[in-house]
Amino acid sequence: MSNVAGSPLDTFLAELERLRSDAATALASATDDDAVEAARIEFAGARSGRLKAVQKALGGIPAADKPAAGRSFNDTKAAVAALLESAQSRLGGGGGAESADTIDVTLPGDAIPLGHLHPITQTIRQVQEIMGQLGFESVDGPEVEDQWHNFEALAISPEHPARDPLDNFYLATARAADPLLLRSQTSTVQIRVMESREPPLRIVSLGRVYRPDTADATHYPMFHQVEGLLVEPGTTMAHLKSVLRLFASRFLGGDVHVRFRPSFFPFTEPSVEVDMEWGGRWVEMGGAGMVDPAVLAAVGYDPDAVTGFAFGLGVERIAARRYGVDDIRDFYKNDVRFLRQF
Ligand code: FA5
Repeated sequence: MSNVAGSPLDTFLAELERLRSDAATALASATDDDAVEAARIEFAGARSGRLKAVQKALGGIPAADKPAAGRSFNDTKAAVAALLESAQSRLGGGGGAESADTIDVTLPGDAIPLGHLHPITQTIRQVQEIMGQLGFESVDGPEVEDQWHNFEALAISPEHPARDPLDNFYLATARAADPLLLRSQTSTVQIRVMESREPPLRIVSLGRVYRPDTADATHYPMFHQVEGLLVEPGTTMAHLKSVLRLFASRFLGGDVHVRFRPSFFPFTEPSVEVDMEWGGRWVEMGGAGMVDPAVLAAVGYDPDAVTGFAFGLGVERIAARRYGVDDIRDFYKNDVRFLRQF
């Protein structure tokens, strides 16, 4: 005898009540964000959620009962939203706008990749530090030079092969009669320092130099040199060798042997090639010698009162020796897999 189906309004209200109770049960037993999300889709899903289905059934409610049905529907919808919200905040987790500002401070942060100094820059700084410990002040000179500092003051006469414009990087400037050029050696800085200061001097200068050399394993058209200059009364070749040996031992580590071979540079007399032996191999590192008295006189010093030594080493060469690099071109390929090793 019971009226199981009841009126459309009764059926509608019964379905709302079931939905509210099912939602309460599902959310009370939800133990993680996934379960809450699954309940949200089942009950409040925009397309096929149960609330949506009940809302569609509103159309079948007689007009007189519609306001009551609508109010109940809205109450149920609000109740389901409240249940979802309290389940989300109980679990303290993600999903929902409320939890977006929850930050887990125990998670590791995102690593920010940091670069590091190029191996040649590292080498330059190490050389400056070691030479600084030996009392040599670090000074800079211009890379664009005039011919006086690059050649003439260094006793490289106009007919000297190194003066041939084809052999050097000249700049097209207004100074057609005396064009500027990219310096081909850091010995220019010796002259600039001696012109502006009085002895005693102990300086070291590191920087880029340019030559029209074909790139190979030991040559590059742009490379770096370290120039050393010491001018003091009583300076001898023995001091030169001691400084180079001390430098090389600190730079390479261990006991490094230094060998001089007779050579020629227009601005030193006598002149030598400097070889260093490390790990059983002799390698040429640069040139050196006693500053020629003619050079001392050209900068206004009295060659009878002071003597000095100078040396110039290739930075890429000493860096390659230290790091075991077989080809100095690798320093300039910008291959980060290579550069990351330093
Ligand atoms: C000179 O440049 C002299 N100014 C050195 C000097 C200074 C002598 C002070 C006396 C007194 P040299 O041309 O040999 O010398 O070059 C010196 C070093 O620079 C070489 O031994 C080598 O280590 C390096 N070097 C020369 N050319 C290149 C190149 N194209 N690429 C890389 N390194 C080079």
